[in-house]
Amino acid sequence: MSPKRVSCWAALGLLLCGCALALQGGMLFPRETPSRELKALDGLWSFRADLSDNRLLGFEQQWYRRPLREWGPTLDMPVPSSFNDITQEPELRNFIGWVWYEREATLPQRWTQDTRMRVVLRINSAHYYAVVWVNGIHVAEHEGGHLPFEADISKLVQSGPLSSCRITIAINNTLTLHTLPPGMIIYKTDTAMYPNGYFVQETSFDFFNYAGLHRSVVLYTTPTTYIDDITVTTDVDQENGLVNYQISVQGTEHFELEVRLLDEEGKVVAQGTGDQGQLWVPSAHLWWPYLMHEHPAYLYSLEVRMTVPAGPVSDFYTLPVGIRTVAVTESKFLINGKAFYFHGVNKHEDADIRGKGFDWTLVMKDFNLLRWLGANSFRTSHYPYAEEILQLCDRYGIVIIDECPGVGIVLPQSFGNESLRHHLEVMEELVRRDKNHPAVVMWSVANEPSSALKPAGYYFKTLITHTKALDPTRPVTFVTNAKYDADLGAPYVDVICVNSYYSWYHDYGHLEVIQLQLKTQFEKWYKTHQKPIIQSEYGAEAITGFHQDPPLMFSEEYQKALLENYHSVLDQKRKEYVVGELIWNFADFMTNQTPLRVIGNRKGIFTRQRQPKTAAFLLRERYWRLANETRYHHSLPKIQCLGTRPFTF
Ligand code: GCB
Repeated sequence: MSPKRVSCWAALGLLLCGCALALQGGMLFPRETPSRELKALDGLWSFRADLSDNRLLGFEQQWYRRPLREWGPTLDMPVPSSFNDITQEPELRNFIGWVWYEREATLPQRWTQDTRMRVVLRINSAHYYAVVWVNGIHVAEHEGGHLPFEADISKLVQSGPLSSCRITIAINNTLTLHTLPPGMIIYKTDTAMYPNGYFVQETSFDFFNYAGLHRSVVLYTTPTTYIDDITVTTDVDQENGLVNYQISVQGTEHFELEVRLLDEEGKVVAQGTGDQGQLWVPSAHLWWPYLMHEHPAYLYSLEVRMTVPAGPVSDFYTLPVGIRTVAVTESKFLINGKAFYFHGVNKHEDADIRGKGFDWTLVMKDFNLLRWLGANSFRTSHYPYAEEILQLCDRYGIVIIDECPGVGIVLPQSFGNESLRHHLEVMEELVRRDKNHPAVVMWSVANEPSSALKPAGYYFKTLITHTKALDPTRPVTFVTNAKYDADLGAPYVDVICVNSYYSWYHDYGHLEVIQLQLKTQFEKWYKTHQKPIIQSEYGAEAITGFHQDPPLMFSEEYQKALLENYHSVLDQKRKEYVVGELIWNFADFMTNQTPLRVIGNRKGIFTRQRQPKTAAFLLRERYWRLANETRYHHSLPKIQCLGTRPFTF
């Protein structure tokens, strides 16, 4: 075995044992296969907010015991969606506490009668804390609003002559000092100013705390002996690809596994047996970001077939696999050994009416806009996005910095053991869910924590070490706005991701100071840490249609001019050690109400309705120019800046 292969195996070993630290079982994306069926429960659910003073009436009366409508009036609530903006009720928009969702699901007879079938309820995102009952029986509980959880409900649905089941989900959006993101409930006790029992939710992050069932709820089946998890890491040895796999099976000790890797034409290029192994792919097609190769985003399919000895095939699962490597040097970010420059955006899962609810229409519009812009990457600011979005990035060759919901960690109390323990768990859930996506090239464990506070050193050392143990194949970062010489977490990151808002949050209106301040920022950070740097946020608000020349704050001209000043320094420093620039933000988004926000944050280069502001055209020109310049593959035809390119998604 070559040393490279040994290190690859060691990496996979760590990845697997890391994942096994606390979590039980895998979290494979539910797919239909010859052995698995799927039933999405999207659509209208019954809904009721618990408006009682202590918000606990639903638990006291046990609303899960009987249909929700029997306890009082219910609303029809679309899933997936945030509940906040669906009605005209201010009380619901700003509601804090428990809301109840309920849906009756009709099950195919096979599912309820065939005891060799396992029926699983999966909730892809319930923000923030969820308790789940099926037919009045408690089946699951989960903390954290952005990652999936499941319950095996086979016994419940197979125990009687049932053809349907009643699913009840209670969700609480309250954020405390130890949740992720953290928040605080403040009781206002001055009776001269506030009514009795008055409280508000405070947060230190800049987006609206939308809540509800934000992604699909699905029921799916597997055989009772089933493929529980697959972990793939890849490496490259000259022109050959290496695919290391590890498969876990549940339900039996005695099984056989066959693994085949198919290329895009459906031809088998490698195969293996057993629950772990290495596939050797001669003359492999590597997974490249789009704009870096004439055939980007190449995906193989890893077909896994499980049988019990001498029995029929009992379970199938197919996983898309991209063969690629990621590495970081003192001044470069490498994908497949070639320097990669991030020219992209920060996003939010956010839109009119649906809030953070998953919506294919919006998702496709956003991908088309990313492509129009020539953006080659984005950060999932400030929480994990829907898996479907990651799958599209794999297919389209768009690179992702995958961020956990560690945003707004600013008070000392949020650096204690309780917070750290939960943060470690969330990283485990995130790595478990997203480890196999070639598009994910780096983990971000937090955004703008108070990383100059004393406990931050230990906190980030532990968090980053743990994340690296979970996945030694990807670099780890967190996004900072601390001073280069005060940041206690920076020594542990692989890439420095720094946010700055020169001439916006200070030196208002003084565009002329940006270049000096930005140059100093880069030079100080690099001198202190000798690590590649990404300008992970920069931007200015512009209210679409506001024009002012010479530029004034909030006009489209000011936003554009501010970006141009940043670009001029970025153009110097990207020749040295700056490896990326991500604009804040892709689109305007909803925030809490404050005097600093005009119906949300307006730093989008697109409006919330996805119409371009002047700055979008500037960035489009820049990104396509960067794509042409940084393209290493000189035989490619020049990419047109404003022309149409064939859509090869
Ligand atoms: C930041 C935050 C981001 C905010 C942005 C702003 O530094 O990371 O969540 O929305 O600034 O516009 O203030």
